[in-house]
Amino acid sequence: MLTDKEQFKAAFVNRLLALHRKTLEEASLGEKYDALASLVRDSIGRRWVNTDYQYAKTAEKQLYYFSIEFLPGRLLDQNLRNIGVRDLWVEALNELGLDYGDLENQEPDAGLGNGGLGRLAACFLDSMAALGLPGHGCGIRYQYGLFEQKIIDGNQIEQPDNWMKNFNLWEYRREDKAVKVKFGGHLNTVLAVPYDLPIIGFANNTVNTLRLWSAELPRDLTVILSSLTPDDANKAVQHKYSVEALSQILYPDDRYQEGRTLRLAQEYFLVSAGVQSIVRYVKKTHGGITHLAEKAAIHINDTHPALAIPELMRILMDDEGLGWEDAWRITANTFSYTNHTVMPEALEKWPVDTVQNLLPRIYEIIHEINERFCRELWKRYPGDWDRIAAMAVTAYGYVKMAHLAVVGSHSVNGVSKIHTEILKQDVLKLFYQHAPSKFNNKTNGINHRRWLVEDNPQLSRFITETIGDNWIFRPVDLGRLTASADNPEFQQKLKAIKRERKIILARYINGKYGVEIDVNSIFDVQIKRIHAYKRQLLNALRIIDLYDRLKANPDLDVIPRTFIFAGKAAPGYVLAKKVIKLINTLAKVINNDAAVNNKIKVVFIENYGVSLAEIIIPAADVSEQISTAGTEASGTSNMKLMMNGALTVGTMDGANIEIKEAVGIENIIPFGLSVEEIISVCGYSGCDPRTVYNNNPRVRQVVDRLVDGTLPFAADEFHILYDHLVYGDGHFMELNDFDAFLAAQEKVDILFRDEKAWWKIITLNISKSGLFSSDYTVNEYARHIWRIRPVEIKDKL
Ligand code: DL6
Repeated sequence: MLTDKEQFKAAFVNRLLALHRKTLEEASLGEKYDALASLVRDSIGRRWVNTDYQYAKTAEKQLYYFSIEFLPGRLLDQNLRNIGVRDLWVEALNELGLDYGDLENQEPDAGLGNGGLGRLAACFLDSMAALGLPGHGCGIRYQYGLFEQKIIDGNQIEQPDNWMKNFNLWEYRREDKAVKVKFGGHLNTVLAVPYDLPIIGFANNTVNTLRLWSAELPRDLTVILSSLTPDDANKAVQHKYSVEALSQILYPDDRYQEGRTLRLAQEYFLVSAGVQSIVRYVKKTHGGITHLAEKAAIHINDTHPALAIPELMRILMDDEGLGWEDAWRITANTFSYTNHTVMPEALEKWPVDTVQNLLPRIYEIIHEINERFCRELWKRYPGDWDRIAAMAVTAYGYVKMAHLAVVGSHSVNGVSKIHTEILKQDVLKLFYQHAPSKFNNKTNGINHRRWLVEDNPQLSRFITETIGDNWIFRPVDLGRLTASADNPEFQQKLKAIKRERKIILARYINGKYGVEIDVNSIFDVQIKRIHAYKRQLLNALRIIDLYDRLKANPDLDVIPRTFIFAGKAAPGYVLAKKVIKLINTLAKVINNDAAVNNKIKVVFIENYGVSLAEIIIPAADVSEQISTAGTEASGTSNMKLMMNGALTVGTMDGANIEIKEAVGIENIIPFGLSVEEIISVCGYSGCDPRTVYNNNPRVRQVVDRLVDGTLPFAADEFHILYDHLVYGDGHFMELNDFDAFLAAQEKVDILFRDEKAWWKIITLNISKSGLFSSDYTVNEYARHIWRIRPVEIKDKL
């Protein structure tokens, strides 16, 4: 490891010569980034091998986190920090006349996920390595990540995210570890080649592995095309394409997958490759497979990897010769499952025909799992056909993936208290009644090293100056900031840091969109996927209302606000795309209206992803967490924004509830109907929105703006939103929560005017945010679900 500045400089210059045959003066920024990243590679090779070796030697149980999505973002800074040389190397680069930030920006964002689910997986990997836990990731090496979002004329346009166009220095192709995945039908046999990425522990010697699988044509099937007839050559080329398609694209929708056979094939590709490689490792390291569940835990991140259950059964029975009972005992003890959504359309189910055609043997096993499970139910609930049909793994022509995951796992968890309760009392109620001890809650967390130390160096330095640096190792120690909450000097410094970050964001926005925003205004931020349930539309209605009021009275006494949105909509999600168009239309109208210009601005920042979040989050004053109660499983941007000193305006949904419990009701702004209120007011089928529309003139005026032509929108542009609000099923309660939302925003203004009160609340929010570090979440998973223990990795063997 290069811990001497001069040695680092010499190594860096040499590496440029070796890699690119260029001097420091000649090399491009991209080439300099390559040299830097490859020096990190040098530093971890030995530790990585040591980690593997010591895991095998201690024979400790290891965890494999199966996820169809991982959203790590850029890795350079995280890796440099975790190996402990970041500040020294940055200084050395400066002395060479280089700006570290410029080099950092050369790295493409690894966007192999849609949003919270994939980002959570990335945070968990980092936390496991930091805690010295033997835990690895298993996913797909998508050639194209989540699409790049461009906004053209206010509309979202999707472009491919070719993030691998340059060589990815973090990955290692492990051809010797390839496995064959067998499908029925035209795909037949596919070669799964792993690419390993190091997951480097913070301030320890652990290097775990994120293994991403790439689909290739098996070598023995690679034919010399010229030796074939043109017809055969055509077929061979087509076959090659359909094999490679398995790891070509990430599906850009976190709701509907049904009917997309390629997606099902991707899911099987991932789990078959992953399970085969675990079985091979366990056999080699522990001399057999009968103790698999004591040596390996496999976690199913949402239902997408649930086919791992029948796949392990297949291997244990067909390849290893075990009987059903033994295979089932091992399987159920190996798997655990996290549910991440209660949205009915996102609960995966696959037509039996599709599964049967693509995966005939796997379907046979699912069928048998179902038969045996239904027999068990019949014994326990004789004659209760309705219950048995509702719980079956295959029913009414579908395979229900959540049922498969619950039946084949020893643990099922939700991701916030309320979400777990909804699973127990509603979505998976019958399963909870049947096997209550399987169910538990593990509230999500975020990696505080990424979401405070790295994204907000200004704030983290200040925290360290105030309470020392122990909080980086033990994030609940942020609680010690509470003592400074009323301290005027502390408050002023905190305010100055927020201002510095707001200036950085304002520059970014100005540079990109030519919009000047007022850094003294409240930066009001809603950043997440665009979804009806997340209610960006409610936020837009509030802006229309405020704009109306300002037009009527330009002297209206409100604190200036900048409304900042970012997020992608699924390409086929028409309503969500219209919401993007509405926000951009409001931006165009309002930002160019001199009458209100100094009071409000609206900005939609395109192409939201991890790196952009790192610029927006530290600058936020207000965190909008406004999903309809009972719809957001947890949310994690709520935690990131809190940690960076933003005040939450939130419904009693997902982890907002735990945030409120942690920080106290007086230090967040809760609003809106609770789950219980929604049920008591509207029953389970939603409220008729016309009741509010007809009886609340302020609501009616705002909603009418969408279609009455007062705002210069193209005719009919927003009818779909109007219809959703007025004639829809009212499921998302935008109109019912409208008044409460406005009242919450008035409270924000009142607090913001009282500087002392504001910075006290912000301090308390930061101080309590350590509770939401994913280090704690992962520790809970490790102790209560996976039953894995830390392994100390020695520097030298
Ligand atoms: O658990 C991570 C993340 C939660 O924070 C979000 O609340 C939840 O919406 C998300 N779930 C998904 C699953 N698919 N859908 N829809 O992304 O998981």
